[in-house]
Amino acid sequence: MSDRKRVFSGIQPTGNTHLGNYLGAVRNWAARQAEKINTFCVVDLHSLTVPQDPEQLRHETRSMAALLLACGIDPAQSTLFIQSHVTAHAEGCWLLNCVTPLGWLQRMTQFKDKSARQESVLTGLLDYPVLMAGDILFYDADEVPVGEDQKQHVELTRDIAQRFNALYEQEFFVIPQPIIPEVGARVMGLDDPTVKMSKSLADKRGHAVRMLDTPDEILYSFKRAVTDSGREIAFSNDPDKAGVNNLLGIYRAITGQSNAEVEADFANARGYGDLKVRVAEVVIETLRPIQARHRELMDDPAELDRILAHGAAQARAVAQPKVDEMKRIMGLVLPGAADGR
Ligand code: ATP
Ligand code: LTN
Repeated sequence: MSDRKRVFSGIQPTGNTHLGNYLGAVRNWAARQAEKINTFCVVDLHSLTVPQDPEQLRHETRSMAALLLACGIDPAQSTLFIQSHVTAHAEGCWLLNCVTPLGWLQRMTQFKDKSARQESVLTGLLDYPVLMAGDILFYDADEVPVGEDQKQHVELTRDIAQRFNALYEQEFFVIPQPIIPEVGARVMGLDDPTVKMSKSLADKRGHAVRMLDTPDEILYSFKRAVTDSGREIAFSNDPDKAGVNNLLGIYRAITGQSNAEVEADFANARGYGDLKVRVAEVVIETLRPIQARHRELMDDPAELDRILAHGAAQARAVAQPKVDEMKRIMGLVLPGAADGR
């Protein structure tokens, strides 16, 4: 048997995918593909936890799949699929709901933040982490590469898995680990370096670098980035320097340099204006080939469909037997099993 670790991660198709999603998550998925057994998912069911326009959701789901491919997810090395194509996710989520205490979900910070911002909160928003737990557990994933903000959800997944294993007295679910990158785990908003760069805020001009932004838009956002009244270009823990820190952090994550190398690169910079333009330039050059490949894939819908159908078949072959086995363990009668087992 292979001792390669199993990796699962997901990304919501809706909203504007941004540099934080890329540096905190997708880039790392692509980089480690060869060492792992990988499954990556466009989690369209998760997007339904807040109201969506149906046509837009359909378009964004395909566009996200194309973007993951453009960022280097290779269907020959990884399973890539759309969550709703594998019905085991919704089915298994119900089963997990029936072992998850309500209080665990009410404590989730993301639920508290998102529900506070909405007038009418859907049941699905509360249940979101259980659907996510299923995504991970139905593939026996050992590792879940995500940005910092998702750590609590992966910890909840561990709690749900342990509870199921304890209730049914067997090591049925693998207990997964969150894998948080050392750099890029928390890219902050350019307009406000005290909040994380976020899809939900990415419509606001100057907040995020969106993956499909034009070079002019990217330059505009960086030029307007909030900094401070000083001049020193160095990493710092001073809250007043959060803006400069964020710009340097982006540059470090993209170039792969150490803090000292990054600071040396800017030793002769003429103030923050120079810093902003040079960070914008490395971002523009990184995104250029990704955007070109994304365009090609969107122009060839048949090829995209073929890749996604293949991915869904691979995913189904893993997740459906796992969910069927869960049903049996929980006491449901499997169709065609005369003795109920
Ligand atoms: P929202 O904040 O609107 O809920 P999001 O920007 O977090 O959405 P997701 O689809 O939820 O987008 O996240 C996809 C992946 O990107 C996750 O692994 C998440 O941890 C990571 N991620 C999101 N924002 C950032 C960020 N600012 N810095 C680093 N990683 C991030
Ligand atoms: N909740 C995650 C997306 C997500 C996910 C997953 C991540 C859904 N299912 C399984 C890792 C593993 C988010 O909003 N970023």
